[in-house]
Amino acid sequence: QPQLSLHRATLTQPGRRRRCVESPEVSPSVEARVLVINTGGTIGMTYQDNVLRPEANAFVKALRKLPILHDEQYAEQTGLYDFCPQEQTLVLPLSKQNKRVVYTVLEYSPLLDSSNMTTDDWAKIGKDVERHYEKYDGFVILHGTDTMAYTASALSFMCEHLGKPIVLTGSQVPIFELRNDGRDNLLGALLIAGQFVIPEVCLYFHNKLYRGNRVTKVDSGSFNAFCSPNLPPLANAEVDIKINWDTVWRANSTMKFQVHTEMNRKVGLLRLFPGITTETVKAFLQPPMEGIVLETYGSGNAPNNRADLLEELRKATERGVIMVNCTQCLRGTVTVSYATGQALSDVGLIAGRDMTPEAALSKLSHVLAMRDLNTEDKRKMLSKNLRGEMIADFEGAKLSLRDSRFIQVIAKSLNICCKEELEAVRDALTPSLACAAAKIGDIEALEAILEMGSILSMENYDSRTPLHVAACEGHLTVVKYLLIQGATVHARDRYGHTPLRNAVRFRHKEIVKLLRQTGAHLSQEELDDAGSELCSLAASGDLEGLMMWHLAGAEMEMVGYNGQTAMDIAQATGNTEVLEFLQTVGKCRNTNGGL
Ligand code: ASN
Repeated sequence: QPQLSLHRATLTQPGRRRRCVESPEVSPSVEARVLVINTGGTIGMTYQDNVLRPEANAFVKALRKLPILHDEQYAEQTGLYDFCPQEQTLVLPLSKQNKRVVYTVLEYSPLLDSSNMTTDDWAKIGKDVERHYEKYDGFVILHGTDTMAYTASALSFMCEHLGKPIVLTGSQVPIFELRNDGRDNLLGALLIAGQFVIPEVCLYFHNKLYRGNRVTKVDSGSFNAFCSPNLPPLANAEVDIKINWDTVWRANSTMKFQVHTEMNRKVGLLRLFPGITTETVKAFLQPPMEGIVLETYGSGNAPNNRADLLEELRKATERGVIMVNCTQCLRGTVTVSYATGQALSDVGLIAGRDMTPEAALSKLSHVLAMRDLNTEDKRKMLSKNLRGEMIADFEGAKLSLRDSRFIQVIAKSLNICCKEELEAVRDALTPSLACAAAKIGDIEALEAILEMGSILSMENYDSRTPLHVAACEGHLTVVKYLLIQGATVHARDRYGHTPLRNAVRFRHKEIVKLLRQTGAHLSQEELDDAGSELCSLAASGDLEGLMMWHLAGAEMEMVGYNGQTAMDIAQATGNTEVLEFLQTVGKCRNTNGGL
């Protein structure tokens, strides 16, 4: 459910109240407070000597004249400026949800083209968010687009246990120009930061909200400048702002928000290319280098016929240099599908899975700066999904109840819980839950499982489906319900048994009929055993048992392990009831042409 983080007139200081609303058409509304940190970028640039440069002290003045970004009448009539400096505080017109976003702009000096940003600037932003964290509902960072993906990634790692939205935005055309994307981007970012508790470092651009550490700049000449190749947007701002709540990352901890500003700068990005010399690689890996992101081919591959090059990488790992393997492909993940990929993990590279190089570099820089960790701890930390920057690791296997580490994995997954992980947990749990529900005949529980997005044909640890269980228990209505929901009658458990065989075993006649009607038949394995089963039923004079097999489609003439049929046994034991039944069934078969 969307959550609104809005409080009434948060601007009032203790013991002081905002002035009464004087005009009847300005009704007091719920206000949210957003801090806008303006670091620079095209959004606030003007042409100076024919090139674009940031212009100081011009941004807020321009906003104040734009009615979609500032409602001066509301500000005056509610006494907004009594408590906030007029030159920095603005208020949006009333939103569709009847909310007001009051925002204060903190302008940095100097304003920067984002190409000039350094790790110190990231730290300054982090510290400012920390300093003002409790006073605001959300934060908007105005930033140049060129290095915005790096800053967004870095801030995501710096901010631990984040509980409020931090939204980076900017534009491709300055807000001062007639046609520009700055107004829409700023407005969207403000509305999201003020109205939705998305506890992530995000990037808002061209009607889409992305996870900050998943984006990359892909276009220098389009308003649609960013893409999040491996994760769908967190929100789409179309006619309505739709938040994809399942994808939103949550800290899920009871710890307080904390900013870690230390970043290790002895890191680098090295992009492989065919024919790269060993000398180049060797030079790049020399001290003081402590960590590199190696941008490899395809699913994380590098030449494995270049012993010289691999040897340099191995030596670097041995010296304690930490290397992360990321793909040069825009989309996809690093796997060990090829010998050329295996070679890199053999020399000690850590799989960066589907991380962008921007995210991998800032993660490396963040982790390498942690003083209390040794190299092995740092390597472990880099393999972990810290802020939803990469796909979860299931160590090659899907989560399953068969796994003895199940509980640990579940706990870990719930702790980080991104969409993929929640889905994996759900997929691991629901087959067992569904079987349990089928056992007690609880259709409501099955419905709830279905609503979670699961299908009801999934197998449990013994490859048994809810249909097997319901057929054993004789829950006819549950069997009907499962069939209508698309459960397959052909599922076979670890013993090769079908739900039909289970219904025969426990003598649930109506279920046998229903399953047959739905197209169920005994499997070859079941038929192979049927002859002996029939003989044993005939030997004990179990007419009901024989009838069940007949109903399930088994031929009564089948021979058992010693070459005898049920009829031979019935004749030998002289059980007339059984004999009569077998004769009648045999006659019917003969008159039906043996079908
Ligand atoms: N050079 C500018 C910057 O990154 C580009 C932009 O913001 N569109 O600051």
